[in-house]
Amino acid sequence: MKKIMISLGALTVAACSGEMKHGESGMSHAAHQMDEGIVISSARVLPPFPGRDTAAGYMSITNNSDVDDKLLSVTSPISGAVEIHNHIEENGVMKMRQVQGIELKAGETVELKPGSYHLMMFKANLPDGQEDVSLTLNYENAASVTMIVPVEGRGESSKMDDHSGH
Ligand SMILES: [Cu+2]
Repeated sequence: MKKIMISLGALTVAACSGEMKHGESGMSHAAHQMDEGIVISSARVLPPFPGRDTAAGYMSITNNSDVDDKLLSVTSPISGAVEIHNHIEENGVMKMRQVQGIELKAGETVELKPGSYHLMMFKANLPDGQEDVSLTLNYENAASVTMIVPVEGRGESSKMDDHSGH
């Protein structure tokens, strides 16, 4: 196991950029470090569809360090089972598969998005009105990072959730 230290502060600040507007103060320091290490952007959690209990997580992960890394696992207080999935084409059919981590090559960005890599949070405990979710990302090399991710699609009509098409 290589011992490589990457600034935890930079990761935490980067993870909280963008749509974080929930009044959490004290997260705006050290912004000048944002280009270092592994940077998370556009992180968000989609609550389960009505009648389901699996939430999804999406984000963009950029490895700005000069060593390859790997996202090994993700944990969250809202779910006892957070899995990393990918969509893989098999005989012309797109299937969802659990994967044992995501390779994060030095200098590259991996998108977790619909139809590609994504997080699945099974039996998600996400009450109405909860606006954000804590996610902890565990890497092969970089230190684990806990970040607060906004919940999307509450109280607004979602394109993914169209009830009119029966
Ligand atoms: Cu999935």
